[in-house]
Amino acid sequence: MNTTILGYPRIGARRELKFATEDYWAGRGDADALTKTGAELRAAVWTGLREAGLDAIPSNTFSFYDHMLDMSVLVDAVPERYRHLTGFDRYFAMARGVQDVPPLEMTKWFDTNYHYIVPEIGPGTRFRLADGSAAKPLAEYREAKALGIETRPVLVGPFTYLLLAKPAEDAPNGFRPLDLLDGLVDVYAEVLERLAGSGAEWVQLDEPALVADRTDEEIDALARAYARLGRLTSRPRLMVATYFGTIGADALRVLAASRVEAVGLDFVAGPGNLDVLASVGGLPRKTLVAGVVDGRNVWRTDQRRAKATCAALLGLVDRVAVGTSCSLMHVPIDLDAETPLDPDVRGRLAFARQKVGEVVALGRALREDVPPSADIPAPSAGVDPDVRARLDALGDGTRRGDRATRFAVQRDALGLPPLATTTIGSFPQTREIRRARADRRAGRITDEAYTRLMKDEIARVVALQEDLGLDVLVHGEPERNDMVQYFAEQLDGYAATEHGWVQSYGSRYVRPPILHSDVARPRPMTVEWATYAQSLTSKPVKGMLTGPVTMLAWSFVRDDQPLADTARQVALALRDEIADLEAAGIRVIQVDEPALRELLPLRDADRPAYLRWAVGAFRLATSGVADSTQIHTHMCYSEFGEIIDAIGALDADVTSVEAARSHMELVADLRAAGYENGIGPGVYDIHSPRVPAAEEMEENLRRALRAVEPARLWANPDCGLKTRAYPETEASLRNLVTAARRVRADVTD
Ligand code: THG
Ligand code: ZN
Repeated sequence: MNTTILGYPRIGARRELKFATEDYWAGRGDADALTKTGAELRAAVWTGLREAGLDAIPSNTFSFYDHMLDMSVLVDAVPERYRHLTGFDRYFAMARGVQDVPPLEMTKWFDTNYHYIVPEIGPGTRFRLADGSAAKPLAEYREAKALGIETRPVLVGPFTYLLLAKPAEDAPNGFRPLDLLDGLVDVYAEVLERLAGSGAEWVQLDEPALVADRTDEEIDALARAYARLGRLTSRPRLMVATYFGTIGADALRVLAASRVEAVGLDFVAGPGNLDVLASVGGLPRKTLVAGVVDGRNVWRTDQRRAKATCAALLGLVDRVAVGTSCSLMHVPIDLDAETPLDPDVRGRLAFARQKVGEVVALGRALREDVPPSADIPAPSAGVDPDVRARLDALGDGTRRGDRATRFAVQRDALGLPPLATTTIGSFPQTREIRRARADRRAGRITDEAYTRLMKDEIARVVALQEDLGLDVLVHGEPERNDMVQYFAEQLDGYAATEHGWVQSYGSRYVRPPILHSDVARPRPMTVEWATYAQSLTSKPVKGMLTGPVTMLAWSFVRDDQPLADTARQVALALRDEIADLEAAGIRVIQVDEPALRELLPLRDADRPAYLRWAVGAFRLATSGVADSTQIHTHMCYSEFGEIIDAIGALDADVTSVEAARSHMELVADLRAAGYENGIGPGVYDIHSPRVPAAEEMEENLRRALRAVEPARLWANPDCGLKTRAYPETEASLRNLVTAARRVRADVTD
């Protein structure tokens, strides 16, 4: 093994997988058609990698939905409720649910933007190799072999698989999926033996869980698992891949002492790996797969530096192979597909196909001890001296008045009742709205016609909210496709791609914008829409912005300066936008940070510094306003644990959160953590079309009132409404207003 990658995008250069999957779901294509598309996509990847000159090619990195779900199916960790189904029907039911059968949970894959299907493991789970010799990794290995391509099957390792699982609903208290490790390792042993029987030379076991904090007990379990797999007499050589950070020294010691033949370390997200490697005395008699080409970001590799890293490693291990830091599934497929990109930006970029080329070039440079082939153009990110000077001069982002003063001033200025009602920002996106945006992009309608259509929609949405009796209105965001893309398109320093799709979950993909240079705001971005909406009503209209952390979390971000510095530039642009909104008469402004939790570092030790800059950026954006201007924020999850203090530190006047599913407990949790500003616990779940009765929301509000006084409690849904349709939205909001009024009547007399 000289050169390899840990994985490659499976979605197809033209999103073939999405369309084939969705056709299958809609009954437009049958199982054979979907199977055939899968085989074509795999063949294209394998032959492409071979032609690029990569010498160790991964397989089983394809998936019809998710690679963790594939593992659950492989080891037969299939909960009872799906067992009456078979084949694709069972597989997709686990991912998406079917009538009366809820799906498995979905959650974020470490700190990436990919989401995996969470295994449900209970004491009754009996691991076994489902499908025997027809099992997916075996079938894919043989499929590649039939094309004349030797591959290295990739599996999520048993340790990481169980650490990412959750206990089944009926598991007793204290049950941990990791308790079942030995039984699971038996199944891995069988897979390895069968792969060896088919001729596989190498297998890759992914253990990214080793870059997060691990207990001694977990490390013992890890040692047991790899001792057992290492001792197998008939098995392929084993490569254990870690990524997304620096491996723990105790974990690396376990791998060093085991019989695995290769270890993969991430030298992009885990610069500490060099030191850890030195501290454990290297990896004698093993191959180190050096992840020096960034699998998660879109920048070209500094080949001189990467080569120097590999050379330094040669002192600590016997063999070094050049690799990617993680699977390339997190980056778009092919830069050559992008035609309109600014040449200066393009010159700094590499997508998956280009990164494979870098790995191959580095392998050659290392083997032949020649200088690396292509030199990266000087990373001369556009510098905006004005932005830099203003940031240097700006203070610490503290509001003028303290929270009590602001509360009183806003109460008088806005005249809102207790349990004020509002929505999170977006209203349903109708077919007409989507068509108008597409027509404008394609030049089929003029800007004036587009603006007219958007304003008509805004007027409709404002009238609807007046009719419903909501207290703080929104314009509904018909002009926005995606809450990050919309702003990225209007800010200097950002570029958009046309085909740069990356899988987010299942058949849902995103096209993250590329933040390449200093960020600046050439002109107001939302003021026209917000002021138009405000002109139609005497009720306050809320201005709607996306916060700095979310703007970074859902983009590809320059890596030539700390994220914290880039966040401040975005924050400054937002600060200017907020000042313009305020000057135009907008009295309530919401800055959403749904991704604040997402960027939280994997290791405890790194979290305080992250939260400091994340909170600082939010405060920089929002602290320029008068005491009478009310700042809201919104977050779309209820697992606050680690960040609850940070929520308070944001010092928004009102925070809306998902809380319906946790029965409003969050309100008490926030108060217990010292949060004293307004709270809008989502009183109904917008993720389902169900219309909750007024009584149900009333009960939620009363429950919230046990922890917060009426004047600080808000009534709102738990997220934006853009994925919903109008009938259920109207009915639910009508019930919400009814519920708030009933409770209000009780607290005001
Ligand atoms: N915007 C961006 N990133 C995100 C989210 C977002 N990352 C996290 C989370 N939200 C991911 N959720 C989704 C939800 C829906 C879709 C993708 C990610 C989706 N995608 C369309 C599809 O694949 O058909 C394409 C949308 C488009 O045309 O841009 O539906 O909200 N940046
Ligand atoms: Zn939300």
